[in-house]
Parts: sequence; structure tokens; C-alpha cells
Amino acid sequence: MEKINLPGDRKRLEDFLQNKKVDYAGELMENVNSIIEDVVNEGDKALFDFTEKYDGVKLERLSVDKSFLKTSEIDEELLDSLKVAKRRLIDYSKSQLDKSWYKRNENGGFVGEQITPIERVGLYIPGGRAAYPSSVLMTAVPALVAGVNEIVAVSPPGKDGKINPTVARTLDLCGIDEVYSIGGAQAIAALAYGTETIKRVDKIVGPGNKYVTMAKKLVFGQVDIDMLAGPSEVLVIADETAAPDAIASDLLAQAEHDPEARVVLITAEDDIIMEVEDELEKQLEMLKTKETARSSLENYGLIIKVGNLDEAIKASNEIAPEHLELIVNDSLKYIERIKHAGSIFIGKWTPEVAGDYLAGPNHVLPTSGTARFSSPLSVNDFVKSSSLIYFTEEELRNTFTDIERIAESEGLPAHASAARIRLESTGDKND
Ligand code: HSO
Ligand code: ZN
Repeated sequence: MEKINLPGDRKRLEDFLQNKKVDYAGELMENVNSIIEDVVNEGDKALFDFTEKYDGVKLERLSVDKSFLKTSEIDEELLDSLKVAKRRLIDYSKSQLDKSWYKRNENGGFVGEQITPIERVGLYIPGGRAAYPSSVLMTAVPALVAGVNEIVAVSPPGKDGKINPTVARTLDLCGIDEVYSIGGAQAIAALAYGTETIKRVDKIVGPGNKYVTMAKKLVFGQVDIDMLAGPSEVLVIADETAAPDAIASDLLAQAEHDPEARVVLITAEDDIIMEVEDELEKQLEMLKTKETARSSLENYGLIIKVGNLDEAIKASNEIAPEHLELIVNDSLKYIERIKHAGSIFIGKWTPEVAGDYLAGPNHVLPTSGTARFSSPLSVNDFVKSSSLIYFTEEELRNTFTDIERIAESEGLPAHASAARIRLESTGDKND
């Protein structure tokens, strides 16, 4: 892992932050745009063609057999653990859900918000290395709790034309039975615009590779999307009380996701740095995923030596990491000073992986510094609100002069009269 000192190596931190930005222009955009156009123009045919080209398999049909979802092989104990995770996620999502509200005014009217679920949502579940059952739960559960009527999923097929069996059974665990074995930008296009077989959705959620992410960016507006996810990140702030082996294993847990995963350690302690580096070497050797993890650490790993905890927090706020671990004495004391982070893991007993699987909060989190302005995926991403306005005659009498004045200043006389005429009208007397 690269090592820098702060505040001295400020320039290097800036490069690191710059390096995290995903390039959403150029060739990638053109390629993905042309995939989307083909799906819009040719529908199902384009989906079959792209699946053959990119996934190397000739599909007979796009939709996944319901019986495959129900009967795919899964370890029964794993299924039990997924049920535990699901229950805890449901619980968290329920507490999180925005409720409709009304506020009466003194004239007997009210204003408020009515919350309604989005009708139809598409979940993108990656294939290959990132075909995680936990990501099925993280995207499906909040949609279920929000009351979304139709939840469909897409996931790329393997060479046998089938989606990952564990993913399939987890979808079944969530009661999702409309599933298509397509992936990549073409799947996003199909969800956004619809084809002969696939009815378009209102919102697409879930992580994917850079093609998927670019496609989500390009279809935004036609549909809503959750976020643009970059490679996963963890940042650990550690003091002298932190256990180096735990720090190292948390860094590795992120690094093993992706050769481009970003892992950062910030500490004021030279001893911690040395011991963590030793631990990393030791633990890496034992990992099946060591190649991926090593390449993440070598290319994107960063150790930042600071003078004290204040500087550590300042640097962390600048980085705005997806996951932030506070492994310091009296950790609760620092929570409010963390301004930008997707998810904050507090204290030595809280490994980031608890959040990946079953703590309750969502593991779909803002990456690449976007925690500065966005939040974890939540049940509230699956609802929307309509504002409610109920005026009584009194309330209108009270306010029409102001309405009139503003309308006239905007040069809109029909606006002024729409407020005035009701008070002068002798017609309809109902309320
Ligand atoms: N740490 C990943 C989520 C994940 N981990 C899924 C294991 N499975 C990004 O938040
Ligand atoms: Zn993870």
C-alpha cells in the first residue's frame, strides 16, 4: 500500500480523490448509447444478439422459469442465514419508511404529503464474481417493504444460459418471480424502454459494472435510478487501541471485491501502520481471493499518516468514503464529527461485513466521494410523495390578495382571477 503523510503530501491526496472519479464520457458512452439504441429499435432481438455477443450464450427465451427459481440448489443452512438477514433488513426498512403527514391550518384546511409506492421496479443483479445473494436482499427488501407492486429482476446468464442458482433462490425467497436472464447495458435499456417481452419499469436499482452504470446514467430521466456506483471503498480510522489484525482483515474484505476497490487506513500511529502491513502480508497469503485483493492494495491502497485524530477525521471527510470504520477508543464520541460517509461502522466490535450482510442498513451505498451529497439505498427510494393542499373558503379569503398580487406581478391575470372568482361566485356551494 502506498503511504503518505498529511498535511504534508496534500497534493497526493488530491490526486487520489481525482483518481476516484469515474469517467462517464468518451468511448464508453458512445458504445453504451449504441447498445441502448439497438434495444429501443429492435427489442427482444437485440437482447438475444447482445447476450450471445457479450455473455457467449444463445438464449432460447429471456424469462427465467419459475420452477428454476424455486428449486435451484442452495445449502439449507445458507438459506436460513439469508432468512435471518432478510428479517433484520425488513425491520430496519420499516423503521425508515417515510409516512404520509397532514398539517391543519387555523382555517380548517390542511397541507401535507401522501406517500405512495413506485408501481414497477427493476433490480439489476450482477453475474459472475459479484453475483451476491446479499445484493438481492439489499435491493429487493426495501422495495417489498415500500409496497412496490411489481418487482422484476435481471441478471446475466452464465455459459449454460442460466442465472446464478443462489441468486435465483434468493429472488424466490423474496417472492420475486418475474426474472430475465439478461445483463449489461442491454438489460438496463430493456428495463427502461421495454421490449416485446419485458414491460418497462419506473425505476432501476442495483450495482453493476461500468457498462451497466453508464447505461443507468443514460436512461435516467426515462426512468429513475438509485445511484451511479463505482468500485467499493473502505476507510479505516484507527488509534493506538485498534487491533492490527482486525484492521488488516477489514481492509482485505474490501480489497477482495474488486482489483479496483479502494482501501484507505488513516492513523497517527507508526506502530499500527507497521503491524497492519505485516498482518496484510500474512493474511493475504491465506486468501483464495489474494490476487484480486493484492492488486487492489497495490494499485489503490493508501495509508495516510496524520498527526492526530482531528486530522484523521478531516481527511476522511474530504474523501467521503462509502464505508468508514471508526476503530478508536471512545468511538461514539466522534460520530457527529463525521460529515460525509455512506455508512459509519462504530467501534472495534463492528466489522464492515456486518453491514454487508445483516446489520439492517442497506449495503448499496454512495461511492467515489458521492456521499457528499447522497445517501444509502433506502425504502424511501421506492416511494414518492404527492403534496396535498386542502383550502377552505376562509383560507382562500385569507390568502387571495397575496395570490392576486403575486399573479399580477408575474403578468398572469388568469391566475389572479382563479383565486378571486371563487369568492365572488354564486355557484357551487359545496366545500
Ligand atoms: N461491500 C460491498 C457489499 C457486499 N459485500 C456484498 C459482500 N457482498 C459493497 O458495499
Ligand atoms: Zn463487502
